[in-house]
Amino acid sequence: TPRVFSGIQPSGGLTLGNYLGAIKRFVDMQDQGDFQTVYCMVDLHAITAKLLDPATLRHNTRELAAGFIASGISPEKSILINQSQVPEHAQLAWIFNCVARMGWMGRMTQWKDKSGKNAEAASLGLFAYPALMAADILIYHATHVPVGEDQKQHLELTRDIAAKFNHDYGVDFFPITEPVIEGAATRVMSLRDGSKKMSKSDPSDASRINMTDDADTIAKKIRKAKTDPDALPSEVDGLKDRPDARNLVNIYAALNEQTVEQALADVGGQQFGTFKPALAELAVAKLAPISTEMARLMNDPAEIDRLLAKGALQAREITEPVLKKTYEIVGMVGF
Ligand code: AQP
Repeated sequence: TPRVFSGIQPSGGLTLGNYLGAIKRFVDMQDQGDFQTVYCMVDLHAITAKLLDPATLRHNTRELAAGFIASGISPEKSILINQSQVPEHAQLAWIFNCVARMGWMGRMTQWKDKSGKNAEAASLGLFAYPALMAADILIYHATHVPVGEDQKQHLELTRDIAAKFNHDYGVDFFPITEPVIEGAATRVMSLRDGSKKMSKSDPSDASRINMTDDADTIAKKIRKAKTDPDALPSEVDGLKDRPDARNLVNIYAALNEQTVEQALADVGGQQFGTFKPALAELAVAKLAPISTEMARLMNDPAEIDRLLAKGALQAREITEPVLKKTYEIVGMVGF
């Protein structure tokens, strides 16, 4: 069976962007049954932008695991892991650090955005981030990777790394991975600025919906979301040049599992005074059961740790032989 891999950083709490752009797709691909699915808390990635307080990192990792499970990822149907517990990810990443070129990494927009004006002060890990991501995927020989739009460039780099490894060693070992970017909300934008991605690390909490927000907070954030004075159009074309309106309609459609066209057939013509309360009600109806279940799971962190330990054992049945074979191809003695 073809394999799916994807991950999320426990660098903060989950946002609606992570849920709609990533986790919801993870659940779809798990439930389709066409793939073996591996989903990961990428804790090694989570310390690349800045080192986190250790207790915060541990909390975030367990809460992210709870978020996965509460959203419908089943530790029975999928392999659910924490990256650091499967050491072959980091071991393969070293090989990929030697395959990837400085120039490739320097062109990554995430590197440029996150290192900002002071690249000299950014960590080496932030620069190498995409090589570790390539290792996360390719250590499973995964062929399909569900992600949000912002990760497309990193997946192209993953393909380049696989192709260069195969070419340089004259093998056909690593697959050329396909990104899976689907749904009405592959790029959820900030509620305060429709030209910026909704992000866990945005300093403004009002810019995002957190998966742990309560019903009142969700309603208030949607009520205050930036919009324009016009009514909603009935055609998708009418959302052109209206990024804030477009974002809210995308969120509505994705939560309702509709296309944007279908959503506009329902809500086209509405003023924001009508649409925003309807969106808030829908968001609360979809998210409240997840946050309730997350809180319940977080009451028993030992159970979460047990599930992750089990996931790591399952994962290493796949990753150990792939690493061994890679070392053998590269010429390391003893493999
Ligand atoms: N706004 C978004 N819309 C759609 N998809 C999104 N994803 C993230 N934000 C959006 C998708 O979620 C997955 C995991 O992302 P991540 O946590 O590994 O890293 P990120 O993209 O850097 O997420 P954030 O929230 O922006 O975190 P910070 O603020 O720490 O950088 C990916 O599939 C991503 O596409």
